[in-house]
Amino acid sequence: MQAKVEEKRFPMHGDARGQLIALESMSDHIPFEIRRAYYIFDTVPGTIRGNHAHKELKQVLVCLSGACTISCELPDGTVSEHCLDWPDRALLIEGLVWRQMKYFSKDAVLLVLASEHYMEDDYIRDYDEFRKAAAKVMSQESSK
Ligand code: T46
Repeated sequence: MQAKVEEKRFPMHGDARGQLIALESMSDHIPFEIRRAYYIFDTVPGTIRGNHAHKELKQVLVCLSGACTISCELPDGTVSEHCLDWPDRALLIEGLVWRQMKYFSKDAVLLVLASEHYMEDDYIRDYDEFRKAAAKVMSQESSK
């Protein structure tokens, strides 16, 4: 699977009462079947979470309350930072992407929708191992 990081904007169904966002599997906004959801909250100030990549997992991240920043490194070494600070701002991450979650505000609630059940085997938690896997992906892509 090609590694990918893409910012998404969810459509808001706002009216005089406030806002509502609806998400469906296999849509433009969630391009996979949702098999798992988890959320991260009550994060200790200054914490950096993540520091891993996934081999196959697809995820969409959205901060339902507060804010945090997601840093992503693609196999070609490109690093991008994405501030999620409103419930309509989301980030799609697919495949081999080294990610960190940081700069959590005190009230941050980070919801993650995932394409697979929890599988520790899908994680690469060692950065050198990630770079080796990334180099392999890059050489496969250049020989196509
Ligand atoms: C990711 C980022 C964005 C489970 O038992 N089930 C689960 O579904 C998850 C996600 C975690 N866990 C356990 C495994 C660990 O003992 O919860 C503990 C904390 O997990 P971890 O250190 O991997 O959490 P983060 O915040 O570093 O990373 C998480 C996800 O694991 C990861 O897939 O992409 O959020």
